[in-house]
Parts: sequence; structure tokens; C-alpha cells
Amino acid sequence: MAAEVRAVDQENRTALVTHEALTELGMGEMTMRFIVVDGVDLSLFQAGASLTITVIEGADGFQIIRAEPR
Ligand SMILES: [Cu+2]
Repeated sequence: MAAEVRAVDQENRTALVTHEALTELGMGEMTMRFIVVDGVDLSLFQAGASLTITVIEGADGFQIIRAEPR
């Protein structure tokens, strides 16, 4: 889905992201914090960056498991 990065926490590998509606997970468009899993290039997560992301709901919360520039 399409997403725009608002802020990133490099130390904790989390990103504050505005995402489009995500009906599979019951969410409308919103801004929220995601865990960015190991293996996803954290350098893509710059404030203002437009990304295509893939998200799952893991035990620790919602996680970005794939990201690429739009
Ligand atoms: Cu959300």
C-alpha cells in the first residue's frame, strides 16, 4: 500500500507513517507507528519519503515487512 513517512526512530527501528486505507486490517487512512523488521532498508524511511509498504500484524504490533520507493 502507499505510505508517506513522517518520522523515523533509527535506534528502535520504528517509523511514524501515514498509510492509505488497509481494509484487511480494519484501518482507514491514518498516521501510526510501525516496527520496521530487520531486513528492510531503514534508510528508505526519511521524513517525507513516499513508499510502497507491506504490513503484517505481529505479536509485537504492526510491522513493515517490505518497503520500496514509489
Ligand atoms: Cu493504521
